[in-house]
Amino acid sequence: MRVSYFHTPERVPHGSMADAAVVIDVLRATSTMAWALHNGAEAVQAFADLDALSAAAAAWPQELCIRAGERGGAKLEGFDLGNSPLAVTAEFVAGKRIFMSTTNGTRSLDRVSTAAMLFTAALVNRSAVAKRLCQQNPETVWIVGSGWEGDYSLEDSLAAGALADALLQIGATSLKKFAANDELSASHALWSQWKTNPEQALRLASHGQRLERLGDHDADFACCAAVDSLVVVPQQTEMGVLRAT
Ligand code: 3SL
Repeated sequence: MRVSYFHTPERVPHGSMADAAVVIDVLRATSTMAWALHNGAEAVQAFADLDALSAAAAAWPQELCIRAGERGGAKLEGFDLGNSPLAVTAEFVAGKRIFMSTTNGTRSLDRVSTAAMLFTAALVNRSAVAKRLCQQNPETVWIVGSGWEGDYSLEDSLAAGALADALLQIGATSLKKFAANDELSASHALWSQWKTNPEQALRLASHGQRLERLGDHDADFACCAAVDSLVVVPQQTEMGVLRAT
């Protein structure tokens, strides 16, 4: 297995595709997706475009449909949910499809949606995703961070490093053997720096500071920093549709 990390969807190479892609948006899209699917949502259908989301949601049985929309960290007007992992409770989401669009995370998913295997990961489920990758053993893996509007993000790189660390432990190989670019090796060094206190890194990150400015997100930070709290593996089962696998 050869693993590369790209900080943002813009950094993903054009004209080729890895055998497997893993999209990360720790704060908070892929943390929320993991919790929604863990809590029994039928699926999360991701949209980069809000008009496409509205059309697909309107065509779905309304009693089984939840609209989740976030821009700039805030819930979009007229939507049922924003993007908090705490809001996707079993009572609210079980059996329902979540039609979701976020500032960066759903754009990253869109960028690698043609990969034969596409997963989402966050700190909450990084070991479960690493285990699945080791079972499937694809030759090439691209881990794609979501960043913030085209810029690097500390928290996604941290989680890429956490995933790499779990791959190392489960696959019993060496970073030198599987790191296909320097970004992946650097992300692993970041994880070494913060693995005993990942929440500190999430709060230091510029998007973490944006969420702090927006109001009380203490519970979101604690939830998103809870490493390996879930075993769910969100996987794309049809274009744009993620299910628990
Ligand atoms: O950028 C994104 O996709 C979101 O996850 C951002 S937020 O954490 O919901 O503000």
